[in-house]
Amino acid sequence: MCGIVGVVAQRNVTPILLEGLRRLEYRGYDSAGVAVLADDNHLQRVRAVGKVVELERTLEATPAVGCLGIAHTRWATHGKPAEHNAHPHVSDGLAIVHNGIIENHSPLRRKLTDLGYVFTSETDTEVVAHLMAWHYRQTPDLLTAFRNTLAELQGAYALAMVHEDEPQNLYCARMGSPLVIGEGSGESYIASDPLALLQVTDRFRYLDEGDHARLTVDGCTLWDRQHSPVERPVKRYQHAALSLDKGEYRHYMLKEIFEQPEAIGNTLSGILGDNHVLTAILGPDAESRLASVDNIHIVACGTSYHAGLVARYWIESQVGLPCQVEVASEYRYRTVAVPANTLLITLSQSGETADTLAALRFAKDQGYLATLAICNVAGSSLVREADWRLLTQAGPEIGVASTKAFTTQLVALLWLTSALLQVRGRAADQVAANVAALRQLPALIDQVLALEPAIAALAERFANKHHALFLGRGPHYPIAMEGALKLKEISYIHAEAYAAGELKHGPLALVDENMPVVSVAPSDSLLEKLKSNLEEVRARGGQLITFACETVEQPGADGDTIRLPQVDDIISPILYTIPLQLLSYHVALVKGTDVDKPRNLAKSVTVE
Ligand code: HGA
Repeated sequence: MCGIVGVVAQRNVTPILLEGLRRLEYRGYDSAGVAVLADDNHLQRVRAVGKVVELERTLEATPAVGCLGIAHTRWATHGKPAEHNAHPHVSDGLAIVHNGIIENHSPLRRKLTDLGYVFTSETDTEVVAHLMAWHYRQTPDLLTAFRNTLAELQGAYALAMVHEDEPQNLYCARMGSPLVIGEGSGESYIASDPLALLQVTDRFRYLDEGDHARLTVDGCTLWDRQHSPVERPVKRYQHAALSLDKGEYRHYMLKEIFEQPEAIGNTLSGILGDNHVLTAILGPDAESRLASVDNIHIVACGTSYHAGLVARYWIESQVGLPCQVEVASEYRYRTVAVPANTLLITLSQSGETADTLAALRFAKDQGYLATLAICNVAGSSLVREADWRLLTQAGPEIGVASTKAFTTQLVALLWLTSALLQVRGRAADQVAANVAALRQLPALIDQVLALEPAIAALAERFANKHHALFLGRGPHYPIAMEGALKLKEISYIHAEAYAAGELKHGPLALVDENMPVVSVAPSDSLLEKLKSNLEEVRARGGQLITFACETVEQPGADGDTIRLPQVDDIISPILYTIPLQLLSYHVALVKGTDVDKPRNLAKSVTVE
């Protein structure tokens, strides 16, 4: 999604801005731009459609040099990807960049047009630029004009603004979209994600909703939504053990698939005892409050939603608690019945997913016993706003298609299942078995990763295919859903997942020799049922590709079956995720798509 970077310094800020934009590239965007205040106090704005490298080329022809500047990568929500829609937007000597959506942009546009402002873009953002200019005409105090502008905006924003009249000041504000302030020596920064600034600082202040700030080379002054001065603590960014570069790998996605043993090992370290789980990591009162949980609601989007669906099987079968799982974009807009003593769990890799964050905020007034965020980013909004947090230690995930974030979420959810059992003083054997199974995961995943060449060979079969079916049963049904999502995301092949028992209720009509049918067939209590479902596919000429356990006779014809190690049923969904990730990766290679930055998609979905 969109990225923001801003710098005020005593040197040329353009290289810092560009490096910041490059570090945000992984999030997906369609155009980029900078505005820099030159020594003669004139704003220079340069924008380009496409990658940051296009902006750099444009800047070579039209250099922008100065000590104050803002920059942006845009993922269009209002107005097509085009240079005239790229940020920054300007008006009367000011420039702004914006992440989010201004929901009342239409009435504001009408009002500003009536006032004589001429719009040059179709974006919602340009109204903010003209509104700001208009308020500055009414009150020649930039901070007051900035506040008066913010007061008129509805929707979500992270905003940065510079003005020719104040060449030493960088203004910013946040409501519903993430923004951090970076502390430097003799310079100050803002960014929508601390990753953008790690080349210049590791010290950050995280803004709260409604906060706004003025930055100078000496630091920042911060105010809350009531305009009262506030302090937000400076936190050191915890550098993840797993590095940010691609290393020997051709794509981030492949690197991240192969990092899963380490990411899971890191996530488990510090949360497991010998044969029990360490519930104290949730906080001092967590044990007694967890013991009083009678219901669970899990709310998430996309891949994280699939992790929640797997957890429902674990929680209901092992703990016996009713568990409901819902996509955040639906949950947040409906009337939710919350039984007494319900725990709300939100899941998000970035902790900034707009719908999930809004769902957490909505839940605050719904009478939940407690809220828990399972998240990969320590300082994120979700983590800061939930009662409890359980951090996955996947390290930065750069590939847009989530891999290691998903399996580490599953690990966290199995930990939570075990914690819920343990605090009830029940099934110590089951908790010990879960802990032992979790500990085996890194080595088991290494074994599955070694199957990559065989999986790559299967990928060729998808070269001319336009559709695929994924089948699973029980907790492997959500794994089939995740497999289908991965294939869609990065190879653009239409894929659907079905609980295999549903085949004959409709989707079987689609099956013929042009339909690859990928099935997740571990050796569990539903295997015989699944075999019958696969026979139905075979009888209709469907091309079966089966991921099955090494110890049992399997339904796929020879060569169509990839064998995985026999494991404890409870961790089987985690293990069977890996070959599906590898399959979609290799299909994308065959198709020649942009694996790490698939078209139309963005990492960290910070708009609704
Ligand atoms: N609404 C603005 C910014 C979009 C955005 O934040 N995307 O992540 C636009 O369309 O330009």
